[in-house]
Amino acid sequence: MSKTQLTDSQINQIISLREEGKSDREIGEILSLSYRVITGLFYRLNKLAKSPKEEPKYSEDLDRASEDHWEKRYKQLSAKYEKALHENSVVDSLVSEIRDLAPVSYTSAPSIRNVRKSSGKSATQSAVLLFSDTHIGQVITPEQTLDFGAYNFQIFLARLKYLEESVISILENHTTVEIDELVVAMLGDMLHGALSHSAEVDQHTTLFSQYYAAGHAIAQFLRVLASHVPQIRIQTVVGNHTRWQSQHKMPTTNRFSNLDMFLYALTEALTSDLKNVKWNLNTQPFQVFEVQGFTFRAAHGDHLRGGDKALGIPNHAIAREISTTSQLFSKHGRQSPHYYLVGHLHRGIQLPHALGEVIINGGFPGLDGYALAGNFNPVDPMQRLMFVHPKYGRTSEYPLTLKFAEITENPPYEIPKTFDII
Ligand SMILES: [Mn+2]
Repeated sequence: MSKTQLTDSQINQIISLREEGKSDREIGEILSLSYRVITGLFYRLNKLAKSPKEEPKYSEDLDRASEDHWEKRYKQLSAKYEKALHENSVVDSLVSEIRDLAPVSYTSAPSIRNVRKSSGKSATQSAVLLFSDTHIGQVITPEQTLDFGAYNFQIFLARLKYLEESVISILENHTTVEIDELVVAMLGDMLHGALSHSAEVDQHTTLFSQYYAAGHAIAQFLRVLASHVPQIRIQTVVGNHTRWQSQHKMPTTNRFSNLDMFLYALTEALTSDLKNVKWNLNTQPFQVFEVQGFTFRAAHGDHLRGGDKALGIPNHAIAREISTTSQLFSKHGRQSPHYYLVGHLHRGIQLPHALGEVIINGGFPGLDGYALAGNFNPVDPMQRLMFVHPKYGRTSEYPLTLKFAEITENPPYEIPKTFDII
């Protein structure tokens, strides 16, 4: 059987088809050649490609030195080279096109200069303190909270002093802008009241003692703050814990007639000699007021119910509130609230909306039996201070964690001893 002589283009075709994964038989069929020719070609090529381990024989050297061998080898490599060249030229042209589209170069960033002079005349801002859920009169014992919780009147006093010192420290040591007023949003549940979450009454302190001690403590707290700021404006709403014991649910009319309101009136009287403290007691269920031209709406927050309570956030109720409030205000041509201030939930939450934020305050007591039983995530006691700029709205914001407050031997405020409180 004489050997079939393959042309250069046949060899190239055979190699290409093999690279595509075709078998000898398939290649033979495509090129109308016997598969034996294909097998034979690859046998020879493989034999040539393998480097011999033994010293080559003279006859093999002679064979390799023949023009025939080098010609085949050249064709083989040439075909591979052409293929690689084609693939690379496509990549090259794509890369050069991308280069053309990219900017020629970026200049390096200039070194940071003073963005704003700290000494210049900048707009004055207002400070807003969210002050709520002090639950004066509540007693939480480690024995009933897996050793995690503790709260009583002495702890309240220590935390109130800590809050007072934190506010003053921030106003005087951390603030370079002028603060023209401090707005104190008292969001309710200042007293623990007489509500009971248990079947048996767990009230430790009479309502009168709660009211009396709270009035004296908070009045002193405000008096100290008043000596550090040009003006204090107080906006109030009442809590749900402080409703009358006859009220199974929070009333939707006369909501203001509540123990918290009695406390506010007492504290107003105890600070009435201070000309720079202004109270705004009224009968509205929510308070709408302005700070630096922004509209605030303060509520206790017990009306935000329902939802899955994931992370303790009543998302559904908050979304409904923003929707209906915006509709109501815009329908009457009034500015819809930019900032919704809420207490009640005892956890700091900030949620953005189209005009501003929903800002939810923390509480004073920390973990209690109610939070433990309800699987509320155990956040630290906290109250919130923030600043409001006439153009930018809410700027800086400080969640003031109260757990670092230490109980001192002498109470930080003077409370008349006549009516005992734990
Ligand atoms: Mn509440």
